[in-house]
Amino acid sequence: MRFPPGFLWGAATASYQIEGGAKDGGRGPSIWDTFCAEPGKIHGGANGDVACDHFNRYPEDVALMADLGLPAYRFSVSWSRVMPDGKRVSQEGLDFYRRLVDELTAKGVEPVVTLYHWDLPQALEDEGGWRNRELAGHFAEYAQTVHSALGDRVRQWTTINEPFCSAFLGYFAGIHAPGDTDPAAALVAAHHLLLAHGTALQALRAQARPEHSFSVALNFSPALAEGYGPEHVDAARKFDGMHNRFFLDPLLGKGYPEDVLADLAHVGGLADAIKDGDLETIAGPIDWLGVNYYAPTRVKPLEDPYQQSNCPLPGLRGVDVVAPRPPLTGFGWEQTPSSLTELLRWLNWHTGGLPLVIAENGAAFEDVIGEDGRIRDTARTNYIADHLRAVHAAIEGGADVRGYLLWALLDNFEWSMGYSQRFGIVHVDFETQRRTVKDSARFYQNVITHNALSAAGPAEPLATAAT
Ligand code: GBH
Repeated sequence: MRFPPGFLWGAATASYQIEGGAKDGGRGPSIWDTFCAEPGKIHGGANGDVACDHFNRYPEDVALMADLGLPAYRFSVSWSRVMPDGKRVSQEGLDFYRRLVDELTAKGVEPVVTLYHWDLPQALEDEGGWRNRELAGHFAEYAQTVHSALGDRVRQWTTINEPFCSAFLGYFAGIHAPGDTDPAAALVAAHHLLLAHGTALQALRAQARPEHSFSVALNFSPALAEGYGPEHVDAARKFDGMHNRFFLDPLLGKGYPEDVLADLAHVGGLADAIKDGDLETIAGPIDWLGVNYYAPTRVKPLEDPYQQSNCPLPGLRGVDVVAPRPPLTGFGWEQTPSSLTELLRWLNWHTGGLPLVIAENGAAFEDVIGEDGRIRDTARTNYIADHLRAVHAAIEGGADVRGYLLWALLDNFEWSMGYSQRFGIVHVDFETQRRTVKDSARFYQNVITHNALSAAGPAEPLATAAT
C-alpha cells in the first residue's frame, strides 16, 4: 500500500506533557500546574514538573527523531513559557522554542507547531479563563508573537488542539483543568475557543509568508449505533452532533448545527455568547484540517429521552454511551480502524474536499522491557499498521489526506491518567529519563522509508537493534 508522493510522516507531542522545566526559563504557571496540585485529580498525584525533561533534553530528543528518520515533528508551544502572565513576552521563553526549531531544522525534521494544547496561563484563568471573551484577543496576540519569532523556519501552523477537550472536559466534565462542571460555561468556553482560533487566524494571515499554512486540530469520535431503529439513529446523530459537528461546522462557515442547537435549547450560555460577526471570524478559511482520531463511541438511546447522558458532552440527553467492543487498547479504548476510514471519507464530503492531516493517532499499551533491553510492543505496532491501512483506504476512496502524525513520539504525562498510560513509540524511564526505541518505532521508520506498508499480515519492525 503506497502513500501519495510527499505524504507528511511524523510524530507528535505537546508542551505540558513532555517539557518539564516547570519553573525554568521564567515559565509562569498554567492551569495544568494548578489542577495537578489539587488532590485527587491526577492518577498517582502526578504532574508535569519534570515529565520527559524535554526542556533540557531536547537536543537528545531531536537526535532521536533524526535517527528514526522522522520527516516531521508536531509539538506545541507553552503559552505560559512565552508569556508567563499570559500577556507580557518572555524572551527567554521564546528562545527555548527558537533553539528547538533550529535544532529540528538542522537535523532535517520539519516542525509543525501547535499554539495551544491546553496549558492556559493561570493568570488568564484568574480573569475567567475561556469563559472570558477577551481571551480571543489575548490568544491572537500570543499567536502573532510566536509566529513572528519562528515564522522564518516554521511553515505549518495549528492554532488550537481539540477545543472539545479544553471546553467540555475542562469546564463540564471537570476531569481536565480548570476542573469546572458547568454545562453553560462549557458551551461558552467552546465558543470562545473557536473565536480565539478565528481571531488568531486573521492576525496570522496578516503577517504570513506565502509558504505558511494554517489549521486547527479537532478530535473526532464517530458514533456507532448499537441498533437500527430510528431511536438508535437519533442517539448517534445527537452524539455526533455535540462531539464532532458542533466544533467542525462553524469552522466550515456552516454555523453551529441547527439540530445541535435544538438539542441544547435547555442549556443557557451559548446564544448570549455569540456576538455579531463571530461566526464570520470563526469561518476564516483554513488550509488543512488536523484530524485527531483514536476510537469510535458506541451509543444507544436512553429510555428517558430527557436524562443527561453518561458522557462528557454538555446538555446531551437521551444518549447512553455503552461499553466499547474488544479488542481494546491498554487504555480501554476500542480499536476500530474502519471508523477512521469512514471518518476521513465523511470529512472529505462534508468539508468539500479540504486537505486533511492526521494530527494524532496512536495507542497506549503496557510495555515490557525484555532482558535484551528490547520492547516488543506488537500490539501498538498492529494498531498503527491497521490504522495506516485505514488511512490508505480513505485516500483510495477520494479523501485528500496529506499526512500522518503519530501520537506520540515519547511516553509522556497523559493528563488525568498521569504517567500510567504510555503512548510513545519511544519508551521513557521516568526515574532515569532514559529513552528506549520500541519495536513500533522501527516498524514506523520502515513505513516512512518506503512510503508504503504491506497490505496485510503481521507488522514487522525493521531488524535493527533497539537502544
Ligand atoms: C488527545 O486527546 C490529546 O490531544 C493528547 O494530548 C493525548 O495525550 C492523547 O489524546 C491521548 O489521550 O472522556 O468520555 O470523552 C484525545 C481526545 C478525549 C479521546 C477523551 C478520548 C475519552 C473519552 N480524547 N476521550 S471521554
